[in-house]
Amino acid sequence: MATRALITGITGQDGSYLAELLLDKGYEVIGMVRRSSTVNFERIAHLQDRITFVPGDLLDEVSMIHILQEHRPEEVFNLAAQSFVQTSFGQPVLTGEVTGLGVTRILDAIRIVDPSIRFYQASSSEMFGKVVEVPQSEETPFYPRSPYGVAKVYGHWITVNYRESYDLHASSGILFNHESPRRGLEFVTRKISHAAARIKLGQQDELRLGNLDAQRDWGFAGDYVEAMWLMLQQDEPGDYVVATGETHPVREFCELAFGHLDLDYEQYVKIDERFFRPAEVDLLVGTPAKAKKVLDWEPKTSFADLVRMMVDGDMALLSGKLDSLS
Ligand code: NDP
Ligand code: GDR
Repeated sequence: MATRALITGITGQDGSYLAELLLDKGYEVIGMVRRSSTVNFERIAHLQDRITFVPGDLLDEVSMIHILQEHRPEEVFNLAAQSFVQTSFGQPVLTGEVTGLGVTRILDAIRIVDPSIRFYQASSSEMFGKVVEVPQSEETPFYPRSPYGVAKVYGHWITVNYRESYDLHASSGILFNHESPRRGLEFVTRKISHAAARIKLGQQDELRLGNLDAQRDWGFAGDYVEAMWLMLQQDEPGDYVVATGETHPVREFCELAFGHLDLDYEQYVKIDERFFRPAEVDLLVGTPAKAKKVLDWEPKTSFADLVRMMVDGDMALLSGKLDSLS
Protein backbone atom coordinates (compact mmCIF):
# COMPACT_ATOMS: atom_id res chain seq x y z
CA MET A 1 0.00 0.00 0.00
CA ALA A 2 1.28 3.46 -0.91
CA THR A 3 1.87 5.90 1.96
CA ARG A 4 -0.75 8.67 1.96
CA ALA A 5 0.37 12.23 2.62
CA LEU A 6 -1.65 15.42 2.95
CA ILE A 7 0.06 18.64 1.84
CA THR A 8 -1.42 22.00 2.82
CA GLY A 9 -0.12 24.84 0.67
CA ILE A 10 0.26 22.51 -2.32
CA THR A 11 -0.29 25.37 -4.80
CA GLY A 12 2.73 27.23 -3.37
CA GLN A 13 6.40 26.97 -4.33
CA ASP A 14 7.33 24.29 -1.78
CA GLY A 15 4.06 22.41 -2.19
CA SER A 16 4.85 21.82 -5.85
CA TYR A 17 8.37 20.46 -5.20
CA LEU A 18 7.24 18.33 -2.26
CA ALA A 19 4.37 16.85 -4.29
CA GLU A 20 6.86 15.92 -7.03
CA LEU A 21 9.19 14.28 -4.50
CA LEU A 22 6.43 12.28 -2.78
CA LEU A 23 4.89 11.14 -6.07
CA ASP A 24 8.33 10.00 -7.21
CA LYS A 25 8.58 7.97 -4.01
CA GLY A 26 5.26 6.26 -4.79
CA TYR A 27 3.12 8.21 -2.31
CA GLU A 28 -0.54 8.91 -2.72
CA VAL A 29 -0.72 12.71 -2.47
CA ILE A 30 -3.72 14.63 -1.16
CA GLY A 31 -3.55 18.39 -1.67
CA MET A 32 -5.59 20.77 0.43
CA VAL A 33 -6.63 23.81 -1.59
CA ARG A 34 -8.70 26.80 -0.63
CA ARG A 35 -11.51 27.94 -2.80
CA SER A 36 -10.73 30.80 -5.17
CA SER A 37 -12.64 32.29 -8.07
CA THR A 38 -9.84 31.43 -10.48
CA VAL A 39 -7.77 28.27 -10.55
CA ASN A 40 -4.17 28.83 -9.43
CA PHE A 41 -2.60 25.47 -10.19
CA GLU A 42 0.21 26.94 -12.31
CA ARG A 43 3.01 25.34 -10.27
CA ILE A 44 1.39 21.89 -10.16
CA ALA A 45 -0.20 21.77 -13.61
CA HIS A 46 2.13 18.91 -14.60
CA LEU A 47 1.07 16.85 -11.54
CA GLN A 48 -2.63 17.66 -11.49
CA ASP A 49 -3.86 14.25 -12.64
CA ARG A 50 -1.85 12.44 -9.96
CA ILE A 51 -3.01 14.45 -6.94
CA THR A 52 -6.31 14.19 -5.07
CA PHE A 53 -7.44 17.74 -4.33
CA VAL A 54 -9.60 18.45 -1.29
CA PRO A 55 -11.11 21.79 -0.32
CA GLY A 56 -10.02 23.21 3.01
CA ASP A 57 -8.62 26.27 4.75
CA LEU A 58 -6.30 26.80 7.72
CA LEU A 59 -8.91 29.24 9.03
CA ASP A 60 -11.44 26.42 9.30
CA GLU A 61 -10.70 23.53 11.67
CA VAL A 62 -13.86 21.66 10.64
CA SER A 63 -12.59 21.34 7.08
CA MET A 64 -9.36 19.80 8.31
CA ILE A 65 -11.12 17.32 10.58
CA HIS A 66 -13.23 16.21 7.61
CA ILE A 67 -10.20 15.83 5.36
CA LEU A 68 -8.35 13.70 7.92
CA GLN A 69 -11.42 11.54 8.59
CA GLU A 70 -12.14 11.00 4.93
CA HIS A 71 -8.63 10.56 3.51
CA ARG A 72 -6.75 9.06 6.49
CA PRO A 73 -3.25 10.38 5.62
CA GLU A 74 -0.29 8.92 7.49
CA GLU A 75 1.80 12.07 7.05
CA VAL A 76 0.74 15.72 7.04
CA PHE A 77 2.98 18.49 5.72
CA ASN A 78 1.73 21.90 6.80
CA LEU A 79 3.16 24.29 4.22
CA ALA A 80 0.21 26.67 4.01
CA ALA A 81 0.73 30.18 5.34
CA GLN A 82 0.42 33.86 4.61
CA SER A 83 4.11 33.71 3.81
CA PHE A 84 5.07 37.20 2.61
CA VAL A 85 6.78 39.22 5.36
CA GLN A 86 5.91 42.64 3.86
CA THR A 87 2.19 41.76 3.72
CA SER A 88 2.27 40.67 7.35
CA PHE A 89 2.87 44.29 8.39
CA GLY A 90 -0.30 45.37 6.56
CA GLN A 91 -2.36 42.30 7.55
CA PRO A 92 -1.02 41.33 10.97
CA VAL A 93 -4.24 39.79 12.28
CA LEU A 94 -4.87 37.65 9.21
CA THR A 95 -1.22 36.55 9.30
CA GLY A 96 -1.60 35.56 12.95
CA GLU A 97 -4.79 33.63 12.19
CA VAL A 98 -3.38 31.68 9.23
CA THR A 99 0.34 31.39 9.89
CA GLY A 100 0.07 31.10 13.68
CA LEU A 101 -3.31 29.77 14.86
CA GLY A 102 -3.74 27.76 11.65
CA VAL A 103 -1.04 25.42 13.00
CA THR A 104 -3.07 24.78 16.14
CA ARG A 105 -6.15 24.05 14.07
CA ILE A 106 -4.40 21.36 12.06
CA LEU A 107 -2.54 19.89 15.05
CA ASP A 108 -5.78 19.72 16.99
CA ALA A 109 -7.54 18.04 14.08
CA ILE A 110 -4.73 15.42 14.13
CA ARG A 111 -5.09 14.96 17.90
CA ILE A 112 -8.84 14.43 17.51
CA VAL A 113 -8.86 12.22 14.41
CA ASP A 114 -5.65 10.16 14.59
CA PRO A 115 -2.71 11.06 16.85
CA SER A 116 -0.50 8.54 15.05
CA ILE A 117 -0.30 10.86 11.99
CA ARG A 118 3.21 12.24 11.49
CA PHE A 119 3.29 16.05 11.19
CA TYR A 120 5.69 18.53 9.58
CA GLN A 121 5.52 22.24 10.41
CA ALA A 122 7.07 24.77 8.01
CA SER A 123 8.93 26.94 10.51
CA SER A 124 11.18 29.74 9.37
CA SER A 125 14.51 31.48 9.90
CA GLU A 126 12.40 34.66 10.25
CA MET A 127 11.86 33.44 13.83
CA PHE A 128 15.51 34.40 14.54
CA GLY A 129 14.94 37.96 13.30
CA LYS A 130 17.31 40.29 15.06
CA VAL A 131 20.86 38.99 15.15
CA VAL A 132 21.50 37.32 18.50
CA GLU A 133 24.00 34.73 17.33
CA VAL A 134 25.77 33.74 14.08
CA PRO A 135 25.35 31.20 12.63
CA GLN A 136 21.82 30.41 13.80
CA SER A 137 21.14 26.88 15.07
CA GLU A 138 18.29 24.98 16.73
CA GLU A 139 19.51 26.44 20.05
CA THR A 140 19.57 30.12 19.00
CA PRO A 141 16.91 32.19 20.83
CA PHE A 142 14.11 33.67 18.69
CA TYR A 143 13.68 37.45 18.24
CA PRO A 144 11.18 37.85 15.38
CA ARG A 145 10.98 41.20 13.59
CA SER A 146 7.61 41.02 11.78
CA PRO A 147 4.06 39.84 12.46
CA TYR A 148 4.93 36.94 10.14
CA GLY A 149 7.96 36.01 12.24
CA VAL A 150 5.92 36.29 15.44
CA ALA A 151 3.21 34.03 13.98
CA LYS A 152 5.84 31.46 12.94
CA VAL A 153 7.28 31.46 16.49
CA TYR A 154 3.77 30.64 17.73
CA GLY A 155 3.43 27.88 15.10
CA HIS A 156 6.80 26.46 16.10
CA TRP A 157 6.08 26.37 19.84
CA ILE A 158 2.57 24.96 19.44
CA THR A 159 4.14 22.14 17.40
CA VAL A 160 6.62 21.47 20.21
CA ASN A 161 3.79 21.71 22.74
CA TYR A 162 1.54 19.19 20.95
CA ARG A 163 4.52 16.86 20.60
CA GLU A 164 5.19 17.04 24.33
CA SER A 165 1.56 17.15 25.50
CA TYR A 166 0.02 14.49 23.27
CA ASP A 167 3.07 12.52 22.17
CA LEU A 168 2.54 13.45 18.51
CA HIS A 169 5.27 12.72 15.96
CA ALA A 170 5.42 16.44 15.16
CA SER A 171 8.58 17.98 13.67
CA SER A 172 9.50 21.55 12.90
CA GLY A 173 11.80 22.42 10.02
CA ILE A 174 13.41 25.81 10.58
CA LEU A 175 14.06 26.51 6.93
CA PHE A 176 16.14 29.42 5.74
CA ASN A 177 15.15 31.22 2.53
CA HIS A 178 14.81 28.85 -0.39
CA GLU A 179 14.08 29.89 -3.91
CA SER A 180 13.45 28.50 -7.37
CA PRO A 181 12.07 29.50 -10.76
CA ARG A 182 8.65 28.82 -9.15
CA ARG A 183 9.16 31.43 -6.40
CA GLY A 184 6.37 34.02 -6.10
CA LEU A 185 7.12 37.24 -8.00
CA GLU A 186 6.90 39.41 -4.86
CA PHE A 187 9.93 37.80 -3.17
CA VAL A 188 13.19 39.61 -3.82
CA THR A 189 15.06 36.85 -5.68
CA ARG A 190 12.34 36.20 -8.23
CA LYS A 191 11.57 39.91 -8.48
CA ILE A 192 15.21 40.39 -9.50
CA SER A 193 15.51 37.40 -11.88
CA HIS A 194 12.23 38.28 -13.58
CA ALA A 195 13.09 41.96 -13.94
CA ALA A 196 16.61 41.22 -15.23
CA ALA A 197 15.12 38.98 -17.92
CA ARG A 198 12.48 41.59 -18.84
CA ILE A 199 15.15 44.30 -19.07
CA LYS A 200 17.31 42.08 -21.27
CA LEU A 201 14.30 41.50 -23.55
CA GLY A 202 13.48 45.22 -23.69
CA GLN A 203 10.20 44.81 -21.77
CA GLN A 204 11.17 46.92 -18.74
CA ASP A 205 13.58 49.84 -18.05
CA GLU A 206 14.35 49.66 -14.35
CA LEU A 207 13.90 47.63 -11.17
CA ARG A 208 12.79 49.26 -7.92
CA LEU A 209 14.00 47.56 -4.73
CA GLY A 210 14.32 48.30 -1.00
CA ASN A 211 17.21 47.32 1.27
CA LEU A 212 20.06 45.90 -0.82
CA ASP A 213 22.24 45.29 2.24
CA ALA A 214 20.04 42.63 3.86
CA GLN A 215 21.86 39.29 3.87
CA ARG A 216 20.18 35.93 3.44
CA ASP A 217 21.15 32.27 3.43
CA TRP A 218 19.56 31.27 0.12
CA GLY A 219 19.13 27.66 -0.99
CA PHE A 220 17.18 25.80 -3.66
CA ALA A 221 13.60 24.75 -2.77
CA GLY A 222 14.00 21.42 -4.58
CA ASP A 223 16.82 20.48 -2.16
CA TYR A 224 14.93 21.64 0.93
CA VAL A 225 11.75 19.56 0.46
CA GLU A 226 13.92 16.44 0.77
CA ALA A 227 14.82 17.53 4.32
CA MET A 228 11.11 17.94 5.15
CA TRP A 229 10.44 14.38 4.08
CA LEU A 230 13.47 13.00 5.92
CA MET A 231 12.26 14.54 9.21
CA LEU A 232 9.07 12.47 9.09
CA GLN A 233 11.01 9.25 8.37
CA GLN A 234 12.94 9.42 11.68
CA ASP A 235 11.93 7.28 14.65
CA GLU A 236 11.82 10.40 16.83
CA PRO A 237 10.35 13.80 15.91
CA GLY A 238 12.52 16.90 16.28
CA ASP A 239 13.45 20.42 15.22
CA TYR A 240 15.97 21.00 12.45
CA VAL A 241 17.65 24.01 10.88
CA VAL A 242 17.79 23.62 7.09
CA ALA A 243 20.23 26.06 5.49
CA THR A 244 23.34 26.27 3.30
CA GLY A 245 25.65 27.90 5.85
CA GLU A 246 26.46 30.75 3.40
CA THR A 247 25.04 34.25 3.39
CA HIS A 248 24.86 36.85 0.60
CA PRO A 249 23.53 40.40 0.40
CA VAL A 250 20.58 41.23 -1.89
CA ARG A 251 23.05 43.41 -3.83
CA GLU A 252 25.11 40.34 -4.74
CA PHE A 253 22.01 38.53 -6.01
CA CYS A 254 21.42 41.55 -8.28
CA GLU A 255 25.02 41.58 -9.46
CA LEU A 256 24.99 37.88 -10.38
CA ALA A 257 21.51 37.88 -11.94
CA PHE A 258 22.12 40.90 -14.16
CA GLY A 259 25.71 39.79 -14.81
CA HIS A 260 24.45 36.44 -16.12
CA LEU A 261 22.72 38.44 -18.87
CA ASP A 262 25.78 40.69 -19.43
CA LEU A 263 24.04 43.60 -17.75
CA ASP A 264 25.31 45.93 -15.00
CA TYR A 265 22.70 46.01 -12.21
CA GLU A 266 23.83 49.46 -11.08
CA GLN A 267 22.43 50.93 -14.29
CA TYR A 268 18.93 49.56 -13.68
CA VAL A 269 18.29 49.10 -9.94
CA LYS A 270 16.66 52.08 -8.21
CA ILE A 271 16.12 52.32 -4.46
CA ASP A 272 12.49 52.83 -3.49
CA GLU A 273 11.41 53.55 0.10
CA ARG A 274 8.16 51.64 -0.43
CA PHE A 275 10.05 48.35 -0.28
CA PHE A 276 11.74 48.98 3.06
CA ARG A 277 10.20 47.24 6.08
CA PRO A 278 9.20 48.82 9.40
CA ALA A 279 11.64 46.41 11.06
CA GLU A 280 14.25 44.52 9.06
CA VAL A 281 16.04 41.21 9.49
CA ASP A 282 19.60 42.21 8.61
CA LEU A 283 21.51 38.94 8.57
CA LEU A 284 20.52 35.31 8.38
CA VAL A 285 22.94 32.42 8.13
CA GLY A 286 22.14 28.98 9.45
CA THR A 287 24.14 25.94 10.37
CA PRO A 288 22.69 22.73 8.94
CA ALA A 289 25.01 20.58 11.14
CA LYS A 290 22.16 18.72 12.89
CA ALA A 291 20.35 18.04 9.59
CA LYS A 292 23.62 16.67 8.19
CA LYS A 293 24.31 14.50 11.22
CA VAL A 294 20.84 13.10 11.90
CA LEU A 295 19.13 13.26 8.49
CA ASP A 296 22.25 12.93 6.33
CA TRP A 297 20.93 15.93 4.43
CA GLU A 298 23.05 18.50 2.60
CA PRO A 299 22.20 21.22 0.11
CA LYS A 300 23.20 20.30 -3.45
CA THR A 301 22.75 23.58 -5.33
CA SER A 302 25.25 26.45 -5.02
CA PHE A 303 24.21 30.09 -4.74
CA ALA A 304 25.62 30.90 -8.20
CA ASP A 305 23.77 27.94 -9.77
CA LEU A 306 20.54 29.00 -8.07
CA VAL A 307 20.78 32.53 -9.47
CA ARG A 308 21.51 31.21 -12.96
CA MET A 309 18.66 28.69 -12.77
CA MET A 310 16.19 31.45 -11.85
CA VAL A 311 17.36 33.88 -14.53
CA ASP A 312 17.39 31.16 -17.19
CA GLY A 313 13.88 30.13 -16.11
CA ASP A 314 12.57 33.66 -16.48
CA MET A 315 14.32 34.16 -19.83
CA ALA A 316 12.70 30.95 -21.13
CA LEU A 317 9.29 31.93 -19.76
CA LEU A 318 9.34 35.50 -21.04
CA SER A 319 10.70 34.65 -24.45
CA GLY A 320 7.90 32.10 -24.93
CA LYS A 321 10.05 28.98 -24.79
CA LEU A 322 8.07 27.73 -21.77
CA ASP A 323 4.35 27.98 -21.00
CA SER A 324 4.83 27.75 -17.26
CA LEU A 325 7.54 27.05 -14.71
CA SER A 326 6.02 23.82 -13.43
P1 NDP B 1 3.96 30.20 -0.86
O1 NDP B 1 3.56 31.57 -0.47
O2 NDP B 1 4.50 29.97 -2.23
O3 NDP B 1 2.72 29.21 -0.66
C1 NDP B 1 1.83 29.37 0.42
C2 NDP B 1 0.70 28.36 0.29
O4 NDP B 1 -0.20 28.53 1.40
C3 NDP B 1 -0.14 28.51 -0.99
O5 NDP B 1 -0.47 27.24 -1.47
C4 NDP B 1 -1.40 29.21 -0.45
O6 NDP B 1 -2.55 28.96 -1.23
C5 NDP B 1 -1.53 28.54 0.90
N1 NDP B 1 -2.41 29.26 1.82
C6 NDP B 1 -2.35 30.56 2.17
N2 NDP B 1 -3.34 30.85 3.05
C7 NDP B 1 -4.03 29.70 3.26
C8 NDP B 1 -5.14 29.34 4.06
N3 NDP B 1 -5.78 30.24 4.83
N4 NDP B 1 -5.59 28.07 4.04
C9 NDP B 1 -4.99 27.15 3.25
N5 NDP B 1 -3.93 27.42 2.45
C10 NDP B 1 -3.45 28.69 2.47
O7 NDP B 1 5.01 29.70 0.25
P2 NDP B 1 6.30 28.74 0.09
O8 NDP B 1 5.91 27.57 -0.72
O9 NDP B 1 7.48 29.56 -0.27
O10 NDP B 1 6.52 28.30 1.60
C11 NDP B 1 5.87 27.16 2.16
C12 NDP B 1 5.85 27.29 3.67
O11 NDP B 1 7.16 27.38 4.18
C13 NDP B 1 5.12 28.53 4.19
O12 NDP B 1 4.51 28.16 5.42
C14 NDP B 1 6.24 29.52 4.46
O13 NDP B 1 5.86 30.44 5.45
C15 NDP B 1 7.31 28.57 4.95
N6 NDP B 1 8.67 28.98 4.72
C16 NDP B 1 9.10 29.32 3.46
C17 NDP B 1 10.40 29.63 3.23
C18 NDP B 1 10.89 30.01 1.88
O14 NDP B 1 11.99 30.54 1.78
N7 NDP B 1 10.15 29.73 0.82
C19 NDP B 1 11.40 29.60 4.34
C20 NDP B 1 10.85 29.18 5.60
C21 NDP B 1 9.55 28.88 5.78
P3 NDP B 1 -3.00 29.92 -2.46
O15 NDP B 1 -2.23 29.43 -3.64
O16 NDP B 1 -4.44 29.66 -2.53
O17 NDP B 1 -2.63 31.31 -2.07
P1 GDR C 1 12.05 37.21 3.38
O1 GDR C 1 12.08 37.21 1.78
O2 GDR C 1 11.43 38.42 3.92
O3 GDR C 1 13.45 36.88 3.82
O4 GDR C 1 11.06 36.00 3.68
P2 GDR C 1 12.00 38.39 0.72
O5 GDR C 1 12.54 37.81 -0.54
O6 GDR C 1 10.67 39.02 0.68
O7 GDR C 1 13.03 39.47 1.30
C1 GDR C 1 14.42 39.18 1.47
C2 GDR C 1 15.16 40.46 1.78
O8 GDR C 1 15.20 41.29 0.62
C3 GDR C 1 14.95 42.63 1.01
N1 GDR C 1 14.41 43.41 -0.12
C4 GDR C 1 13.24 43.16 -0.73
N2 GDR C 1 12.32 42.20 -0.55
C5 GDR C 1 11.23 42.19 -1.37
N3 GDR C 1 10.33 41.21 -1.23
N4 GDR C 1 11.05 43.13 -2.34
C6 GDR C 1 11.96 44.14 -2.56
O9 GDR C 1 11.77 44.97 -3.43
C7 GDR C 1 13.11 44.14 -1.72
N5 GDR C 1 14.21 44.94 -1.65
C8 GDR C 1 14.98 44.47 -0.69
C9 GDR C 1 13.96 42.49 2.16
O10 GDR C 1 13.89 43.70 2.93
C10 GDR C 1 14.56 41.31 2.90
O11 GDR C 1 15.55 41.73 3.77
C11 GDR C 1 11.12 34.79 2.95
C12 GDR C 1 9.69 34.21 2.86
O12 GDR C 1 9.69 33.11 1.99
C13 GDR C 1 9.21 33.75 4.22
O13 GDR C 1 7.97 33.07 4.09
C14 GDR C 1 10.26 32.79 4.79
O14 GDR C 1 9.86 32.35 6.07
C15 GDR C 1 11.61 33.47 4.86
O15 GDR C 1 11.98 33.87 3.56
C16 GDR C 1 12.70 32.56 5.42
